[in-house]
Amino acid sequence: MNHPSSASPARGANVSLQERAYRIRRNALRMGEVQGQGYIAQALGVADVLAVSYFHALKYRPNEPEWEGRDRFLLSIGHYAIALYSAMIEAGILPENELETYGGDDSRLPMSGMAAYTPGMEITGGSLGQGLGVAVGFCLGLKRKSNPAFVYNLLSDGELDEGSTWEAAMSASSHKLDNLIGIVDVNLMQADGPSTSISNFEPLGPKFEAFGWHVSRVDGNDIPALIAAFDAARALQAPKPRIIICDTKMAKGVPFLEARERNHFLRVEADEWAKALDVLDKARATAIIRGEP
Ligand SMILES: Cc1ncc(C[n+]2csc(CCOP(=O)(O)OP(=O)(O)O)c2C)c(N)n1
Ligand SMILES: [Mg+2]
Repeated sequence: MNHPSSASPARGANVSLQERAYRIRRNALRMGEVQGQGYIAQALGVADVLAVSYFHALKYRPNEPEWEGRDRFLLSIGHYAIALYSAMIEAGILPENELETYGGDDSRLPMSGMAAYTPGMEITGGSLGQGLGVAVGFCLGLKRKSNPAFVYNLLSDGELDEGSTWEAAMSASSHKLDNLIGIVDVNLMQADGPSTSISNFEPLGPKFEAFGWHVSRVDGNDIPALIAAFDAARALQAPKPRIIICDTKMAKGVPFLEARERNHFLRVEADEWAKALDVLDKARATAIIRGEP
């Protein structure tokens, strides 16, 4: 299938991806502060991946989230919703003033991602292991309609423990789904502790290769490397699904949070939110002074 070249829309076309990632992290911290705790470390860790997804790779119309020509971004890991809301606010799909409703009664931003509540949220995630199978269905449906859009599915390393993910992976290559781009956030953490202590998912790349996928593996906090991986995944002329394995650092960008060992569900003291925002702001100011993008 021929895919049209990517043309990411969103506001402020001249804003660098590094700046997008900074703003995504900032949104996540502001939402985290509303609840005082949450899946903050994941959001900070995956912010660069989301910046490249939403401001380089994906086609969408911020004011028309259900536009038929959009690339679909499926979040199977519902607890990462705070990360996706942060990106969608930056993209103009969600209004910034809803940020302070995060996790509240009647909010459109529940703590676990739900399609019925939130514009731009393609599926209801949360029960891990469902996303890749749903993505296969999306891909088959788009092909049947000759719709050239891509389907992206963001998975986590813990989600790979679910057998249904591997069933879907086999199905995707059986159906030669060249419109499917999986992204795995390998942050080496899960709810019960370090991922590899729970399930030995490595070597991950060769596993997907053996399942018939095109594989790339990058530092998921390296924006140029991510751009190259996303571009290659889209441009590949081969009848197979593609997976981008992203090695990320939990809580990336806020060293005192990076240092916390059990960071699956972070509790952050009231006075630490301002400190965390300050750390981000200072790092950004330093980068600007150095002339970094
Ligand atoms: C089928 C299923 N089993 C268990 C859970 C409970 N659960 C929620 S998040 C999570 C950890 C999953 O690993 P990962 O996403 O890698 O964790 P993180 O990187 O966010 O720390 C688990 C087991 C769930 N949501 N769904
Ligand atoms: Mg993890």
